[in-house]
Amino acid sequence: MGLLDGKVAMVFGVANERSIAWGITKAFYQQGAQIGLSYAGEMLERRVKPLAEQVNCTFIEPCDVADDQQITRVAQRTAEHFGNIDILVHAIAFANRDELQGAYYNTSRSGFHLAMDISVYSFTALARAFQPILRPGGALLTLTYYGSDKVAPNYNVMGVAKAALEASVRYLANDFGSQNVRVNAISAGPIRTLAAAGVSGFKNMYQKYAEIAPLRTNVTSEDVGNAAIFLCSDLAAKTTGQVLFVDAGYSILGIVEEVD
Ligand code: NAD
Ligand code: 0WE
Repeated sequence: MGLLDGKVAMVFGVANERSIAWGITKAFYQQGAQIGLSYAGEMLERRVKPLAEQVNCTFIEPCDVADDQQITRVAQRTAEHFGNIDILVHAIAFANRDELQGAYYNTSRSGFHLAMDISVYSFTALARAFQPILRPGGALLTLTYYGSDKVAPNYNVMGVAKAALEASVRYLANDFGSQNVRVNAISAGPIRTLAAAGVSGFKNMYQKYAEIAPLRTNVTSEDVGNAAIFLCSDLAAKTTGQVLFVDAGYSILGIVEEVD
């Protein structure tokens, strides 16, 4: 007996086996959910297809969330394939690499727009496109990071974008409440994914994190998957508009102690 038996979940944002979206997908599958996957574009197809097979997923659709037509199309195709769905996971973010270093004030107008478009607006756009086919009792979920609230070196425009994403979660939760669809976010600690690879200073920050965090460990995509099961299952039936921290306790700290 699984916590997601009989539920259908559409997951956006699998790029490879390290993706947080993949950790969530595996967790959902283990709890009995039927899975649909959407990936950014043709370049990723070769990587995502074999992963889809591992979770008996036969519905995989490309969708560049920068393009309204592709969003409309993936929603139409989902309706044709599944009818209604219960869960939508948004695990997508993008900013220009050169704006994830140095001073925040150097963010360009176009770089600001790009980060907001791909990392924030896309969640709202997907929510609207899938609204007609979301079953009552359903859930929308997105991924955020503590840099939304506190300054994280180099996170820059992504921090501003995540603040807007978290505000979107609250507005969407209010919109969808009358449909009995819940909207939440998970704020994950740093995880070594494609989106974290090559980020300047990530490796050092990642190591320090495990020394400082109350639980003295890093977070994994499996940890995020487990929290996602809770938020998208009936166990969280009365929880909406929230940001749940899966961060080994890091965000409770004010002043960091000398570590032993
Ligand atoms: P990832 O690189 O595996 O996933 C990011 C995904 O965004 C990729 O699948 C990529 O294809 C997709 N994407 C980018 N532009 C897109 C577009 N135009 N259209 C469609 N898809 C697009 O990295 P990840 O770390 O798993 O990131 C997933 C989410 O988790 C992001 O929202 C990220 O901000 C968030 N997050 C990551 C961490 C971390 O440390 N890795 C921590 C907290 C939150
Ligand atoms: O949200 C993220 C990843 C965001 C991200 C990362 C990249 C790197 C490659 C968005 N766009 C891009 N574009 C690229 O070209 N995280 C929470 C992981 C992350 O990214 C950081 C971090 C952490 C943590 C960037 C700078 C500082 C810390």
